[in-house]
Amino acid sequence: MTNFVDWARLLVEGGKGGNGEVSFRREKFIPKGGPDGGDGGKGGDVLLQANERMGTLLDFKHLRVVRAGKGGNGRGKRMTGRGGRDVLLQVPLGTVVRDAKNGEVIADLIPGSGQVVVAKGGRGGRGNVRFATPSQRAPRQAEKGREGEVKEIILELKLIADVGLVGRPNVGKSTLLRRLSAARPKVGDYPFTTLRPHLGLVRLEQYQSFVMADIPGLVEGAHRGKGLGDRFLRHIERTKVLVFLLEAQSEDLSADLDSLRQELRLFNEELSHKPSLVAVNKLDLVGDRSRFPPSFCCISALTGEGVANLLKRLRRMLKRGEEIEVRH
Ligand SMILES: Nc1nc2c(ncn2[C@@H]2O[C@H](COP(=O)(O)OP(=O)(O)OP(=O)(O)O)[C@@H](O)[C@H]2O)c(=O)[nH]1
Ligand SMILES: [Mg+2]
Repeated sequence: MTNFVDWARLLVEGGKGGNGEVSFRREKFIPKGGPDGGDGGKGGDVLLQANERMGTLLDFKHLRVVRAGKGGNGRGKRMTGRGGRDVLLQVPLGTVVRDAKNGEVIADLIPGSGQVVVAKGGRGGRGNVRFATPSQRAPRQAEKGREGEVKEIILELKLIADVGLVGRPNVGKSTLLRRLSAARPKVGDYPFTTLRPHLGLVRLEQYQSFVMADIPGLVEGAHRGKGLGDRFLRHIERTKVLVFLLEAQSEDLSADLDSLRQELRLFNEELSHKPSLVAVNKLDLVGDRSRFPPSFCCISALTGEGVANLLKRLRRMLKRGEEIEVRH
């Protein structure tokens, strides 16, 4: 099958803070030295960082608990305890982190988000030095370290791409991605060849490129779990433009398009409002080309016919998107 994992649940625990120390100075000639117990060290944090070379959450499939290190206890001579060891976990770029308790988003690891603390270590306890007052010069009091934060989190991968390919199984989505990029998703003459999303970098001109996502085929009823279901649709939620890919031999193109749009709407209303264009593939298989509406982009992913035109239109749409972003 596939080793693509885009969902994981994990318990993260910040380290406990070290205890504060109760200690008194002991020097020759000073029989009764003052307090000198140091503070406990801070417990370690659990942090996450996006790694663009990772494409799946597979590493987290069997990982249940991640614990950061305990802080060291304070010691005499005002020595502060060691800080607990941090644990830095690498996750794929585009991972959304939620609190399992309430579903709240803790972090979204997009480019530039750096390291994010998901479970803070506990503070170290104060040593007895800190409790000395003019009236209490020899305090026998110190604090215990605080517990670290404990949280159950959900990691959900939402790939980052500019353009998403949407279509029924076997219409040629993967063939198109292979033609346009160096990505190598499997192509086969049967439905559900693609079992996981694939990303490809599409080069336009020098210094211009965009990322295209190919996802498994969508069938009517996908929102009810039919076929591979609609769970892969979340990987095109972040895209700027969608390409609805249809098949030229189809009897009813507009019904095909409606059913794709309907599945998108049922998954996420917002997705159905995204800028999109319609491409009709396998043009090489039909004789009469006059029946296709002029707004549809007619292509053959196999022979390459019409593909340059599709790219031109995509480029224009992506540029327009940028202008809108600047204006906001
Ligand atoms: N004649 C012709 N065949 C094509 C064209 N594009 C794709 N095919 C064929 O159609 C079949 C399906 O292609 P895929 O690229 O695997 O289709 P897909 O949409 O990715 O399918 P799923 O991954 O199952 O959703 C393969 O046999 C391809 O060779 C085309 O433009 N013309
Ligand atoms: Mg495919």
